[in-house]
Amino acid sequence: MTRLLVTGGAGFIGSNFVHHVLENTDHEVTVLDKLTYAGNLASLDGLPENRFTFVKGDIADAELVDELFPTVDAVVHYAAESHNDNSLDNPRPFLDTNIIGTYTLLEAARRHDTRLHHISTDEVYGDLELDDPARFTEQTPYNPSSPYSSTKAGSDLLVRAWVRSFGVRATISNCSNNYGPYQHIEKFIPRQITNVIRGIRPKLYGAGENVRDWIHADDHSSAVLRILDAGVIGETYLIGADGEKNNKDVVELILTLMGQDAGAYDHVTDRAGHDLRYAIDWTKLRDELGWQPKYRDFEAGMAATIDWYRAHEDWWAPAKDGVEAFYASKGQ
Ligand code: NAD
Ligand code: TDX
Repeated sequence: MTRLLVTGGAGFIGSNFVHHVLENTDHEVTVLDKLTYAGNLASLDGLPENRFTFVKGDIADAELVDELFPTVDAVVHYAAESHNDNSLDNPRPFLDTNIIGTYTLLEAARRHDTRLHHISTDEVYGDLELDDPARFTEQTPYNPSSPYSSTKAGSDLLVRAWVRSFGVRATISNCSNNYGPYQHIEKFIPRQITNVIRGIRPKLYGAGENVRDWIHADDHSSAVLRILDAGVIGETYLIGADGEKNNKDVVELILTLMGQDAGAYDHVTDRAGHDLRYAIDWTKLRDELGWQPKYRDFEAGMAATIDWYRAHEDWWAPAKDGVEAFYASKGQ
């Protein structure tokens, strides 16, 4: 049995990880989450009380973090400001949480010699051309585009420096775009699904040719657990599942699966600095740690995700009007 501290465990990927861990291992989990607009306690409903504890707080609160670290064997660090569009609107919280928050956790890991796994994104590598056959590897140089991805890149570099300079026992993973249950409806896929449920036409940025490399959140969770078990300290692992699709194809699939005309969507103002294409080469994770994704059928995964949003309107409805008002104010 291992005691894990999961930061950002009330968010999309963190809550999927907490469910995955409690269902598939005998580990105990403490979640530390500030419950920003993106955190939702309802995402953690129904967990076994004897193995799960929730602490509301900020990862940048050094005193609180200092109290929690000695109570666990390892920390899995998901907490972040995570939305590119918000980072273009107001970058400051991204610096506070992604940079200062990660720094605060690293200092505690150093003081208490605690094993830490840092969750990051493929966006730190910038983007690829649409017609370039290349994919990101662990050797791709950092070249982030947005305030969000630049603060994630900064946090990764802090982790590397704390490993090298202070011997902190940390690993890093950079994952591609996740989909699945509990994703905030500001993000592309759940925004369009909930638009269709509400009778609003889906909104595609620009021409919709941008490519994202989709992975189910549960596969992300199993990969992180594998790295926690067998990852080599100081190493970075890319996580992906060969899920490249352009945004236009994804919107059309959602509409078709939801019984609508595939063309019933609007083109809206493009995102500033919009990355063209992400693609992950996850050979290292497969060859060195023997990990494989389970969700290989994107259409089936999308159908299950649509069913989840249909069945959980109470989970997302309170945020819907505010999210759409924000996008409308930007012509999106
Ligand atoms: P999310 O926005 O859904 O959740 C973030 C969570 O962190 C929320 O529960 C929020 O309350 C919490 N949080 C924010 N600031 C905090 C703070 N200062 N202290 C404590 N808690 C705080 O994000 P997500 O999509 O689940 O992403 C989780 C992590 O995975 C992030 O580090 C992100 O960079 C990374 N990632 C996301 C994706 C993706 O497709 N969404 C892909 C690769 C990597
Ligand atoms: O309404 C929309 N219409 C649209 O066309 C929205 C919200 C998005 N888009 C486009 C922009 C992107 O090309 O869809 C694509 C996906 O957008 P997001 O869901 O905002 O994700 P992205 O910007 O790719 O970043 C996501 O993956 C990497 C996560 O939000 C990050 O946290 C993660 O690091």
